[in-house]
Amino acid sequence: MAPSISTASKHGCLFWLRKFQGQDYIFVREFVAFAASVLMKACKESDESSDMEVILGAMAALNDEIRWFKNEASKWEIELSGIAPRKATQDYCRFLESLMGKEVEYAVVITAFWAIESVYQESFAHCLEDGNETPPPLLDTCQRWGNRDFGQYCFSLKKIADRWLKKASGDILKKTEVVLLSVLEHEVAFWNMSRVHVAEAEH
Ligand code: HMH
Repeated sequence: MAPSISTASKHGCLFWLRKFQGQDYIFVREFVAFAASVLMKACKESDESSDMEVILGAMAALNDEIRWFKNEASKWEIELSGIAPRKATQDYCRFLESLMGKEVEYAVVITAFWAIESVYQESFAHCLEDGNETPPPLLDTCQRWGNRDFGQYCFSLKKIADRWLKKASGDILKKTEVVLLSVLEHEVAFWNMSRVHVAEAEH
Protein backbone atom coordinates (compact mmCIF):
# COMPACT_ATOMS: atom_id res chain seq x y z
CA MET A 1 0.00 0.00 0.00
CA ALA A 2 1.30 3.44 -0.91
CA PRO A 3 2.09 5.58 2.14
CA SER A 4 -0.63 8.16 2.80
CA ILE A 5 0.08 11.87 2.65
CA SER A 6 -0.27 12.10 6.40
CA THR A 7 2.30 9.32 6.92
CA ALA A 8 4.67 11.05 4.51
CA SER A 9 4.22 14.43 6.13
CA LYS A 10 4.59 12.94 9.60
CA HIS A 11 7.79 11.28 8.49
CA GLY A 12 9.02 14.54 6.94
CA CYS A 13 8.07 16.41 10.04
CA LEU A 14 9.91 14.08 12.41
CA PHE A 15 12.89 14.12 10.10
CA TRP A 16 12.81 17.91 10.17
CA LEU A 17 12.51 17.94 13.96
CA ARG A 18 15.47 15.62 14.49
CA LYS A 19 17.74 17.54 12.14
CA PHE A 20 16.60 20.88 13.46
CA GLN A 21 17.03 19.95 17.10
CA GLY A 22 20.46 18.46 16.48
CA GLN A 23 21.65 21.66 14.83
CA ASP A 24 19.89 23.84 17.37
CA TYR A 25 21.60 22.00 20.21
CA ILE A 26 24.97 23.02 18.71
CA PHE A 27 23.69 26.59 18.31
CA VAL A 28 22.38 26.80 21.87
CA ARG A 29 25.71 25.74 23.36
CA GLU A 30 27.36 28.65 21.53
CA PHE A 31 24.48 30.90 22.55
CA VAL A 32 25.24 30.11 26.22
CA ALA A 33 28.77 31.44 25.72
CA PHE A 34 27.33 34.53 24.04
CA ALA A 35 24.85 35.00 26.91
CA ALA A 36 27.76 34.81 29.37
CA SER A 37 29.57 37.58 27.48
CA VAL A 38 26.42 39.72 27.52
CA LEU A 39 26.05 39.09 31.25
CA MET A 40 29.61 40.30 31.87
CA LYS A 41 28.90 43.48 29.93
CA ALA A 42 25.64 44.01 31.83
CA CYS A 43 27.51 43.70 35.14
CA LYS A 44 30.17 46.19 34.05
CA GLU A 45 28.22 48.70 31.99
CA SER A 46 24.60 48.67 32.96
CA ASP A 47 23.08 51.30 35.18
CA GLU A 48 20.21 49.06 36.28
CA SER A 49 20.63 45.90 38.28
CA SER A 50 17.50 44.38 36.72
CA ASP A 51 19.41 43.95 33.40
CA MET A 52 21.69 41.47 35.08
CA GLU A 53 18.74 39.62 36.58
CA VAL A 54 16.97 39.26 33.22
CA ILE A 55 20.11 37.86 31.59
CA LEU A 56 20.77 35.59 34.54
CA GLY A 57 17.19 34.29 34.12
CA ALA A 58 17.99 33.68 30.45
CA MET A 59 20.97 31.60 31.42
CA ALA A 60 18.88 29.53 33.81
CA ALA A 61 16.38 28.98 30.96
CA LEU A 62 19.23 27.93 28.65
CA ASN A 63 20.32 25.41 31.25
CA ASP A 64 16.80 23.94 31.17
CA GLU A 65 16.85 24.06 27.40
CA ILE A 66 20.00 21.97 27.18
CA ARG A 67 18.44 19.44 29.51
CA TRP A 68 15.29 19.46 27.35
CA PHE A 69 17.33 18.88 24.18
CA LYS A 70 19.02 15.89 25.79
CA ASN A 71 15.68 14.49 26.88
CA GLU A 72 14.12 15.00 23.42
CA ALA A 73 17.17 13.45 21.82
CA SER A 74 16.82 10.29 23.84
CA LYS A 75 13.09 10.21 22.98
CA TRP A 76 13.85 10.39 19.26
CA GLU A 77 17.03 8.34 19.54
CA ILE A 78 19.30 11.13 18.33
CA GLU A 79 22.97 11.05 19.26
CA LEU A 80 23.68 14.69 20.10
CA SER A 81 27.41 14.36 20.61
CA GLY A 82 27.97 12.91 17.15
CA ILE A 83 26.23 15.64 15.16
CA ALA A 84 28.35 17.63 12.72
CA PRO A 85 27.43 21.30 12.42
CA ARG A 86 26.00 22.26 9.04
CA LYS A 87 27.23 25.35 7.24
CA ALA A 88 24.39 27.63 8.40
CA THR A 89 24.97 26.53 12.01
CA GLN A 90 28.69 27.10 11.73
CA ASP A 91 28.20 30.53 10.20
CA TYR A 92 25.71 31.52 12.89
CA CYS A 93 28.01 30.30 15.69
CA ARG A 94 30.93 32.20 14.18
CA PHE A 95 28.81 35.33 14.04
CA LEU A 96 27.95 34.93 17.75
CA GLU A 97 31.64 34.55 18.49
CA SER A 98 32.35 37.82 16.69
CA LEU A 99 29.96 39.56 19.12
CA MET A 100 31.64 38.23 22.24
CA GLY A 101 34.69 40.52 22.14
CA LYS A 102 35.16 43.26 24.76
CA GLU A 103 35.09 45.90 22.04
CA VAL A 104 31.49 45.17 21.03
CA GLU A 105 29.24 47.55 22.96
CA TYR A 106 26.55 46.39 25.37
CA ALA A 107 23.79 48.24 23.44
CA VAL A 108 24.72 46.25 20.32
CA VAL A 109 24.83 42.83 21.97
CA ILE A 110 21.74 43.22 24.14
CA THR A 111 19.79 44.16 21.00
CA ALA A 112 21.17 41.10 19.19
CA PHE A 113 20.22 38.99 22.20
CA TRP A 114 16.65 40.31 22.14
CA ALA A 115 16.37 39.72 18.37
CA ILE A 116 17.66 36.14 18.54
CA GLU A 117 15.23 35.18 21.29
CA SER A 118 12.27 37.10 19.82
CA VAL A 119 12.57 35.61 16.34
CA TYR A 120 12.34 32.23 17.94
CA GLN A 121 9.46 33.14 20.21
CA GLU A 122 7.42 34.74 17.45
CA SER A 123 8.00 31.91 14.98
CA PHE A 124 6.84 29.22 17.37
CA ALA A 125 3.99 31.33 18.76
CA HIS A 126 2.78 31.73 15.17
CA CYS A 127 2.69 27.93 14.78
CA LEU A 128 0.43 27.73 17.83
CA GLU A 129 -2.13 30.20 16.52
CA ASP A 130 -5.56 28.84 15.59
CA GLY A 131 -5.85 27.51 12.07
CA ASN A 132 -2.15 27.02 11.45
CA GLU A 133 -2.44 23.24 11.64
CA THR A 134 0.97 22.56 13.10
CA PRO A 135 1.61 18.79 13.00
CA PRO A 136 1.25 17.20 16.46
CA PRO A 137 4.89 16.01 16.71
CA LEU A 138 6.01 19.65 16.56
CA LEU A 139 3.64 20.94 19.22
CA ASP A 140 5.95 20.30 22.19
CA THR A 141 8.70 22.28 20.52
CA CYS A 142 6.29 25.09 19.65
CA GLN A 143 4.97 25.20 23.21
CA ARG A 144 8.45 25.37 24.60
CA TRP A 145 9.29 28.63 22.84
CA GLY A 146 5.92 29.97 21.78
CA ASN A 147 4.44 30.22 25.27
CA ARG A 148 3.44 33.42 27.05
CA ASP A 149 6.20 33.32 29.68
CA PHE A 150 8.85 33.15 27.02
CA GLY A 151 7.08 36.04 25.29
CA GLN A 152 7.16 38.02 28.53
CA TYR A 153 10.88 37.39 28.91
CA CYS A 154 11.48 38.57 25.30
CA PHE A 155 9.57 41.71 26.18
CA SER A 156 11.91 42.32 29.16
CA LEU A 157 14.86 42.03 26.79
CA LYS A 158 13.17 44.48 24.42
CA LYS A 159 12.75 47.03 27.21
CA ILE A 160 16.44 46.82 28.09
CA ALA A 161 17.48 47.15 24.44
CA ASP A 162 15.12 50.12 23.93
CA ARG A 163 16.52 51.89 26.97
CA TRP A 164 20.08 51.50 25.69
CA LEU A 165 19.32 52.43 22.12
CA LYS A 166 17.64 55.64 23.25
CA LYS A 167 20.89 56.92 24.67
CA ALA A 168 23.22 55.37 22.05
CA SER A 169 25.34 57.47 19.66
CA GLY A 170 24.67 57.45 15.91
CA ASP A 171 27.71 55.28 15.43
CA ILE A 172 26.42 52.61 17.82
CA LEU A 173 22.96 52.77 16.28
CA LYS A 174 24.48 52.08 12.87
CA LYS A 175 26.46 49.15 14.23
CA THR A 176 23.35 47.78 15.94
CA GLU A 177 21.37 47.95 12.71
CA VAL A 178 24.04 45.98 10.84
CA VAL A 179 24.12 43.34 13.59
CA LEU A 180 20.32 43.13 13.68
CA LEU A 181 20.15 42.51 9.93
CA SER A 182 22.84 39.83 10.28
CA VAL A 183 20.81 38.08 12.99
CA LEU A 184 17.82 37.96 10.63
CA GLU A 185 19.94 36.66 7.76
CA HIS A 186 21.41 33.92 9.95
CA GLU A 187 17.97 32.95 11.24
CA VAL A 188 16.60 32.67 7.69
CA ALA A 189 19.58 30.54 6.62
CA PHE A 190 19.19 28.38 9.72
CA TRP A 191 15.49 27.71 9.13
CA ASN A 192 16.02 27.18 5.40
CA MET A 193 18.72 24.63 6.10
CA SER A 194 16.16 22.55 7.97
CA ARG A 195 13.60 22.92 5.18
CA VAL A 196 16.05 21.43 2.69
CA HIS A 197 16.17 18.37 4.92
CA VAL A 198 12.40 17.94 4.74
CA ALA A 199 12.62 17.93 0.96
CA GLU A 200 15.40 15.32 1.13
CA ALA A 201 13.36 13.17 3.48
CA GLU A 202 10.37 13.15 1.19
CA HIS A 203 12.24 11.98 -1.87
C1 HMH B 1 18.36 29.24 15.62
N1 HMH B 1 17.61 30.97 17.18
C2 HMH B 1 17.93 29.68 16.98
N2 HMH B 1 17.89 28.78 17.96
C3 HMH B 1 17.51 29.16 19.21
N3 HMH B 1 17.45 28.22 20.18
C4 HMH B 1 17.16 30.50 19.45
C5 HMH B 1 17.22 31.38 18.40
C6 HMH B 1 16.67 30.99 20.80
O1 HMH B 1 17.35 30.51 21.85
